[in-house]
Amino acid sequence: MLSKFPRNLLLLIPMLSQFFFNSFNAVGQLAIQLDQWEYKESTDQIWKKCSLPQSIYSILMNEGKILNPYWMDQETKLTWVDDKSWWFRSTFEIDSTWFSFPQAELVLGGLDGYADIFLNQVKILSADNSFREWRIPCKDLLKENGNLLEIRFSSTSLIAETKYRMLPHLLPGGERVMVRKPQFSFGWDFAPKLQACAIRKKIFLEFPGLFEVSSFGVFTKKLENEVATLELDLKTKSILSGDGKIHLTMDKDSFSFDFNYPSGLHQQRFEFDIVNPKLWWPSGSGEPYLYDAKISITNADSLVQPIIRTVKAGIRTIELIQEPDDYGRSFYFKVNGLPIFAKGANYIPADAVELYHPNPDPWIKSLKESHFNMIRIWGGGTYEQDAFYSSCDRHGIMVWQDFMFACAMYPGDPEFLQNVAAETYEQVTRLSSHPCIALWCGNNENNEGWHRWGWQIGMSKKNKDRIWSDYQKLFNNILPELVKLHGNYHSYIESSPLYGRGDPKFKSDGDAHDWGIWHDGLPFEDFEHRVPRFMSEAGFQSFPDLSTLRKYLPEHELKLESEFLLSHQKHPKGQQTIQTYLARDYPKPTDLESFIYLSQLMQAEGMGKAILAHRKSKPYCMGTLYWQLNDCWPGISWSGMDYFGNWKALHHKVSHLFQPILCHLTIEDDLWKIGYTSDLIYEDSLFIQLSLRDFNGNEYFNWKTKLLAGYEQTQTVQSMQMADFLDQYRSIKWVGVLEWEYSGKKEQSIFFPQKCKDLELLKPNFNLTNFKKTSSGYKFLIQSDKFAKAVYFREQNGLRFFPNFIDLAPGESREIQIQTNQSAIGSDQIIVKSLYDYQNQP
Ligand code: BMA
Repeated sequence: MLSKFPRNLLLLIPMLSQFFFNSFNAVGQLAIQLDQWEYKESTDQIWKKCSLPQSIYSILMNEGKILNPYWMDQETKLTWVDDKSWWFRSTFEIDSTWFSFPQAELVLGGLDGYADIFLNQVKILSADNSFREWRIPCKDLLKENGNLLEIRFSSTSLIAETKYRMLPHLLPGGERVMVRKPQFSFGWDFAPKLQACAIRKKIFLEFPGLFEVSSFGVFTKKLENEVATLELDLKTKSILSGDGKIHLTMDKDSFSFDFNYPSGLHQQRFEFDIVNPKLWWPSGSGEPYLYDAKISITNADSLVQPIIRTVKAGIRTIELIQEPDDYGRSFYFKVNGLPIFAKGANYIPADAVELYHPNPDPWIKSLKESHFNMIRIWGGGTYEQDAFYSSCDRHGIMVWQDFMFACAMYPGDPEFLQNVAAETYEQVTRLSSHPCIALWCGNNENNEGWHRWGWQIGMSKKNKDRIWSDYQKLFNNILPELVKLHGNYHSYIESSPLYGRGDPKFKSDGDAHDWGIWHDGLPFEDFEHRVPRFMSEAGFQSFPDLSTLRKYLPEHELKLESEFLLSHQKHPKGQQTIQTYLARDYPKPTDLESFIYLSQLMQAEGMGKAILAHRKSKPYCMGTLYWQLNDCWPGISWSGMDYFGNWKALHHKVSHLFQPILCHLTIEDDLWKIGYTSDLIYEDSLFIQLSLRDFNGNEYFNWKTKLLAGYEQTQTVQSMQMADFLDQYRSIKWVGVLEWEYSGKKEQSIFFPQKCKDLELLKPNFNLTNFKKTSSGYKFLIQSDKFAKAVYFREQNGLRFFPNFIDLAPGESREIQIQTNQSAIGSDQIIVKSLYDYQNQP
């Protein structure tokens, strides 16, 4: 059937590829990358050179036209950037040989904004969705010389406003819901408002043959009795119908399939088995094994050379188990048949201007080292770039992927739904070959908002019914249907959380966002009796490191009263909330530096209570994802790492609390219970010791034991009546030290009996010794002569310390790693502080 195809032209392909520097796209199709670009404001006469991909803010900043949007309160002075229309153009030539190809397509992805696209003066597209990619057939419009591609963006706010005005009714969330752009760019309680346009991906001209593979993945249908039933999912695009042969290899196993395809787009799945497969496991539960999967498609009639594509494929099943049980409704992930406790955090875009993390791999590896096994990509941001998911595959980090809808109700007209369906098809197809994808979630808090945030007040019944029915169409019909058709047997939930904190069921049914602490002002201790089945969000704010603020504020503004500093706090009651909580339990900060230290310590200790309570309650509770992992600018927020990736005290605490075996002491009046929670998938020998000492280190009580810790469980090891002991030593202010050892690792948690503001700490003297060079910097030992709380090594001159914010027992030696490029480090360069210093400030 394909014999009409000009074979001699295909023979040219390998030859052509030698002549064109950019001749292949990411999947190996022949392509030319367009990389000569100019830009201008629409009414300007002069075009200026720019490089892409990047956002208009970065371009203007590089040109010296604007200051960095994060500097002082620059963001507020940059609304004009979005009020204007920005035009981009590229002129390019095409060698005549390309015209022998049957087709040419312009591939436009990452157009963040609303733009009209013209090729040689002909309008070929109105792009209206930042999350989509367009392929526009354009062979007839191309010429050898002087091709002109123009991308003309309109003002996002103007588009949003105009579209919103045309709605028959108002929608909660306001104008931003009308535009398919990362929703947080319209301003969020952790983010600046920077919504102007960007081109986020390279733009290509592609030259497909008569037959192309548009995507392929290897999906896991089931795992049973050491046999994996897998499916090769193949999407093809062909001008004519035909048949061919697929040869698939998975490492050393190989499989063949005959297939036929109609003209146009086509999806087919081919089932095959692998006996005794090597499985992909989340970090902490096993190796995230990845097969090298390779397909080679041959067709005697049409293909002179086989089409070869490769992916890394993981064999695993991940199911979300939501079943009624004695308490309510479960919410846990079963991976390869094994229930897994999810440990991680919520991810937001890495940058408010450029969105994506510039170098995700080492960063995701560091999450694995913090004992993470899951992140949630939150629905108010963006779908991440491919490299991000590949790193998650490699490091065993499961991804809970929200669709990009957050805290609002969205339109339901056919045009909007069609646009969203196309976006969903593309994203589900793109991401399904990544074994890390664990769950698709329709939206962030839309259901919760609709039912409990007063959005319905004042609405007519007709409008309410209409908005709710539009919600149903999108989140209970279109999205799950597409996940079912194109996903890798993924679970789907309509919204997160299942119940908000206003409904008592939030503790017993499904996943929870518990904002009782922070938004409602409840004390941190309440986390201990507000344990849900799965905590998908809970958080508390703190200030970022001083070195981070210093990059965006002049020295004289580095003070607490600075309005410029506070313009980096986006939550309307944020500063007041931090202060109210600090006043309850912590010494009064006297300056910015002490505020940073104390706010970080409070965030770490408060959230530490939550995480400990969640892990102790396994298997009732089966996951905890703190809000929020990272920052998109140098702001004051709930993040565990600041904009530059500096770990706050919280993330140090979390990586301690997430370790595979966590021992705990629960005090119920005079009854003390010592226990452990293990996430290991095997039994391990465990040594536990509890000692009670005074602030100088004199020991009054000691209990220890050795045991075999059961896998995947929480156990109380010892219950002790302590009334007599406490009575006998009533005059002593004791400190509890819980130590444990397993798999060659020594861990400890130190318990101070009073609130930080009341602790009568003694002045610690530190001794820093044994400086040694390591592959990533240095390491040294620290000792203290007294109990020292929250010992902090100040991050300065690029030095980063792991761990930091540690508690030290007298006489104990702790090894600290320094990450740095500096060639020589001495103890004189290290500034050490502890809570004692902040209690005794002038
Ligand atoms: C959560 C998130 C965000 C918000 C955060 C803090 O519910 O989903 O919308 O930034 O609360 O308020």
